[in-house]
Amino acid sequence: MARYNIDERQQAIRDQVAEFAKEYIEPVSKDLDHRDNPDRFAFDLYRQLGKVGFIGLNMPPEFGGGGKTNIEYTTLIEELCYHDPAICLLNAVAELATYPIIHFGNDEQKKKYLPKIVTGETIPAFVLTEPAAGSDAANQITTAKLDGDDYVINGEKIFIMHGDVADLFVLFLKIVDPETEAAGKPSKKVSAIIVEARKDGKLIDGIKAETLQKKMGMRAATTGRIWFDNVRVPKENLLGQKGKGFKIAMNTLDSARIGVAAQGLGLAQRALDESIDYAKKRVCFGSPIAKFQATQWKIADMSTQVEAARMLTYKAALMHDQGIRFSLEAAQAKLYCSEVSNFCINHAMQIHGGYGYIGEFSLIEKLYRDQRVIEIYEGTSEVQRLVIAGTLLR
Ligand code: COS
Repeated sequence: MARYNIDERQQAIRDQVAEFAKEYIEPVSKDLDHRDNPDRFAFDLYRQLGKVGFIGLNMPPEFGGGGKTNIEYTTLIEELCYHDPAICLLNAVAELATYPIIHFGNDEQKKKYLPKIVTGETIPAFVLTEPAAGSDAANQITTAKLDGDDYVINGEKIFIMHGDVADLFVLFLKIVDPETEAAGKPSKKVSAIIVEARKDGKLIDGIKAETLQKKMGMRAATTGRIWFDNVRVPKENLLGQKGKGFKIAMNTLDSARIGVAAQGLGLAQRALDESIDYAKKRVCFGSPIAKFQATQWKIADMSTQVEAARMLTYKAALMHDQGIRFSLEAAQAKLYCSEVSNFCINHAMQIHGGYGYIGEFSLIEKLYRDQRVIEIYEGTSEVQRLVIAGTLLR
């Protein structure tokens, strides 16, 4: 069934992604899942996403971006995720990591970094999470200390999407101030610094990165662990104001959560479509299982929730385009869509039975694995509930 658009420009994006998927995703999707191999980053597809203008879709045209609306970008993510959640994630992570530069960087930083991010040449990463700073994002242990004209960075980061392969980090940490240091305390305030992590493809001195292995799903978009050992970065790489990094991170996550909602939506829609298709074909007790009420009720509940998820997602994206604060709506959309994607893929598995559980027969096994992290990254469901209740009760 055709999808409902709240803006007529969405259809062109849906059509473009369908074409892209046919040519570039479908032939390699299964292979890039690396089910039986070590996780590896899908470099070729990443560059292709840049080449066709998907990475820069809503980025500023003066730096090579497409200048499209957030509604259109959200549609891109919904549709990419429909075709392959892991490939979609390649695009979504580029947006997450670039948003702070677009919205908080100075002109020089934008000129220097954005054009090559947009084309897919430079791979950026949003480097926030630490072993003890996941949901508690302000609890940063990584530090930067001014030494002459450089910051010297020490610390460790984990669960960083594309952190193992990225060329550029938007790194969150605490700057050690001479005054607070004298009192034996690092600053309580988080800051953000841009780190050019690679030179000629090799990590610069003091940075070590590895790919985390045996990830449950989303295996073509890798996740890394990064160590910083006296890494020197010029002081002009400070992003935004010193001590304002937490707001930069929260602001970025507000926007990214609409994208994660769109991921949940795309995956849920695919689970529904695969289920409808299968239910019409699969014969049991002498008739297609689509004839049974047990199947019909599942399909009815899935489709109703998918449509509600779509409305929440595009309401948040529209508010973003209208310049209205959307932290609450992004959290509601992310929470609801991620849980709907769980509901739908679980029902899809039940409808497909053994043909869903075994990966060689259908897409359901892959989608089931890809889905779970949507409820975890960029703020768990519990964090979204905190944000929602906190906003309403403040
Ligand atoms: N946009 C801008 N500023 C924000 C903000 C937002 N969405 N949310 C909070 N802030 C600001 C607040 O205004 C406040 O500023 P002041 O100190 O000037 O008053 C400051 O940030 C702290 O706000 P608050 O006290 O509400 O933050 P908390 O420490 O209570 O935040 C949660 C707690 C759990 C909501 C937050 O840490 C969070 O979202 N954690 C999840 C992080 C995450 O998604 N991690 C996933 C990995 S990243 S891929």
